[in-house]
Amino acid sequence: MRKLILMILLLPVSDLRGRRSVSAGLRLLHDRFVFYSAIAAGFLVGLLGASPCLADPCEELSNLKLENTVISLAKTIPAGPLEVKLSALGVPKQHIDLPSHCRVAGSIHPTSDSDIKFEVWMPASGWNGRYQQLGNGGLAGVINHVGLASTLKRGAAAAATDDGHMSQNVLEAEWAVGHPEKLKDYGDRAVHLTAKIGQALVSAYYGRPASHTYFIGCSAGGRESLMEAQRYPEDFDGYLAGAPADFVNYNITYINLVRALRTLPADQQLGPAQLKALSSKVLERCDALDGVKDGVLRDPRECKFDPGDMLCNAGENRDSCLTPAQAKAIKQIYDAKDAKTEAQIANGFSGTLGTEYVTWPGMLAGAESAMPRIASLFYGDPKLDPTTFDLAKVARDTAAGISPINPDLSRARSLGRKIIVFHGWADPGVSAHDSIAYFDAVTKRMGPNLGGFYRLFLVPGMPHCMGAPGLGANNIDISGLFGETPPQLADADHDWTLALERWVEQGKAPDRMIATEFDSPAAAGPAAQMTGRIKSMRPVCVYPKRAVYRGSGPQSDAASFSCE
Ligand SMILES: [Ca+2]
Repeated sequence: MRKLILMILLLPVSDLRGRRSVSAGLRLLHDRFVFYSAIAAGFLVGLLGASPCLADPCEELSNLKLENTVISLAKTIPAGPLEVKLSALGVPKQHIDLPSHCRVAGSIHPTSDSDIKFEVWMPASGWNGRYQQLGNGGLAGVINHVGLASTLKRGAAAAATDDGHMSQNVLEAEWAVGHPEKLKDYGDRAVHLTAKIGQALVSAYYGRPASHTYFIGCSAGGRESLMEAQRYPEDFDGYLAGAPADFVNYNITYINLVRALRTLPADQQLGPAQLKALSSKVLERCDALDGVKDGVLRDPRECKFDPGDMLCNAGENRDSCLTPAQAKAIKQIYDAKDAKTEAQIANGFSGTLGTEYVTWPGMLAGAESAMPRIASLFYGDPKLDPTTFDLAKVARDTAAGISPINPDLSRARSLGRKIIVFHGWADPGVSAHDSIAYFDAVTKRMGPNLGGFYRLFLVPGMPHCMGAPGLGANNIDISGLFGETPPQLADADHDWTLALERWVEQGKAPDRMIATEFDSPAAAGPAAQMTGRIKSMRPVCVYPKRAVYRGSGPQSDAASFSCE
């Protein structure tokens, strides 16, 4: 607009280039200046309303009185590219083209030790009426600008919080040591208060509340989503909880993992060759049990596999078999049974059966570094060695504030809320069995008919939150969380966010989702995961149903499968 006004004011000057006298020229300049100034003033008044001094409605938000809240920025950002860099999340720098929007940033201080930073981005025009709040990753400590940008581009008002602390790395936990209030902020307070403040800002900016409200998250964000559904179901209409991290089980599962790995002599550490041999043996035994020999187990619980069956014969190359110590350690990782008492101490990683060669390298490499994190979070001292603790007692009290384990969802049900939980069977970070255990606990508490408001989906071959190459049709995107969805998959059958919106807004509950496999090389990594030619599609059925091959038709076609 500034450029336009400057053009209008300059027009008379360019008209002076002629053969008129200087005085006549100056008079003309004066007359035209007055004339065009009047036009420009009228133009401005027309743009801004009755008074040229009226403030920007976005900037006005900084005057809003919000409990314990300081607004540090409230500004209309013109359309254009935004440079986003989320090094704490491992997201490389990228430019995202954004529409004009009102950007609000601030912090909430419910206690003297709290500093909950949040941002709310609202489309300046074309708002679709939705408010979508985004979950965090790891232990939070960063505001997800990529998610805010892609949610904004979908036309929704977007909000996110850092959960009450800033970190250089989302897997760092030292912020929690000696700060019980910050742990509570991380537990549920930051998300809940951001929901209240964010929705108040949306109402003030648009002059009406959002017509539909959502919480969208995976991993830590899945945990946040379930916490909200359990504790503050008045906050959102719909809850997407991907791979919700139950910290009690996560904690014990990883302690068990480290205990198992520490039994291995230095020359018997599990390398890529053994993991490949392990996966091959599992698939040889169990791949066809689901009727489709595709390198993926439809339901790993169907596979009875004992790594003790792979023991090396005398003189055999150790790359293709296991030593007794390796077989024992692997069994402990799958089953999470106490080595001495055989008691089940966690849910274990048997869901990863057949995918070990893809999913375990990262899991094994990150196991030891999880110990100081767990020690910081649960015991307030990163130097403690949690593997020495009694796992039957470990962390249950201290984790209560940050684990989404309350099976009572009755308030969410009575409010008409909709909850989608999904979990990749091949998740090597948060066990898929945790989500099954929670489903069973809710069923026990509330009865068997949960599908009217709460649905679980288990995705074969999917690692943590998203797909990976080489493990079949395992991509189902989460619009607005990690970036933009490929347009051909941006519908309620292929995208969790859109499925939840359809359920909330049109009452159509998802019976099955369609997962997609791309023809992308394994080396391309997760960033290139959703690109390339579509190789296959497969239904993912609402739990406890599973995809069954009809016996005819291409196995790359979702229509060749039914949910039974
Ligand atoms: Ca199979």
